Amino acid sequence: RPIGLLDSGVGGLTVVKKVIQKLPNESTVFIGDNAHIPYGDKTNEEVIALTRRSVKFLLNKNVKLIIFACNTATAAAMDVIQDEIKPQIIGVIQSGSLAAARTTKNKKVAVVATNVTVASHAYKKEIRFRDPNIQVTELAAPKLVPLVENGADYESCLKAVQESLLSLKGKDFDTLVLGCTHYPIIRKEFAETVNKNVQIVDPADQVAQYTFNVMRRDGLFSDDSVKPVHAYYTTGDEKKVDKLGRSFLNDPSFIAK
Ligand code: DGN
Repeated sequence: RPIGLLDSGVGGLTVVKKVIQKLPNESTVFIGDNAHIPYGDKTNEEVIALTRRSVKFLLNKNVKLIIFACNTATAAAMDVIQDEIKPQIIGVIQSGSLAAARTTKNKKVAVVATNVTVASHAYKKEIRFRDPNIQVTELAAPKLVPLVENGADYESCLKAVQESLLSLKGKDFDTLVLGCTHYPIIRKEFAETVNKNVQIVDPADQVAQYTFNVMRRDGLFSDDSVKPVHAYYTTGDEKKVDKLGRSFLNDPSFIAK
């Protein structure tokens, strides 16, 4: 049985990539709800309803666990939907917070994310739950997701990242969490914008490790004699997603259904 992953768009592919690297014997099914992106500017109720549809789709694919490869869905819908289904849901915020708390030395962390994620203060709560002495600055950067979804060039993305992070200028955080799964795709633009001493945290690394741990605990590993299969679905324009998927995953055979 495959691992299911969902996102509002192509950002979740950054998580798929890390999960496949960490768990090379596992099959995956990914659903990107590109028809309804961005989730980050919707109400919590809307995000819950849309996420529930993707979860239903994945359950029909007989997945053994589900990764919300979307911070917005994790913040708004994970607890509600976990109460409704049996397979374990793994979100990205808990893992991202753990990684941030472990990374910061000066106990000052900045988190960039969507409006919904920032309004939930899920990162602040999770990071401070791990260490109440950490100061957390949360910042919404809603302009970036559409650029990534449209495959915008480096210069445009860099300019948008610089503008989005203006209010962080002069703040001496040493750790920046990319709290939206689209942002690791433009990680270089973030690295170019923040001070050189700032560590950039992509929650996906810790998500892959946590997924590995859960599967070991629950005896969910697949038999390594079976060749893994990776399926990608989108509710949006397949051709557009194909192009993005091929470049993000560096896989010329990537095809979205
Ligand atoms: N990739 C989603 C996230 O991690 O929050 C957000 C994309 C969006 O819907 N704005």
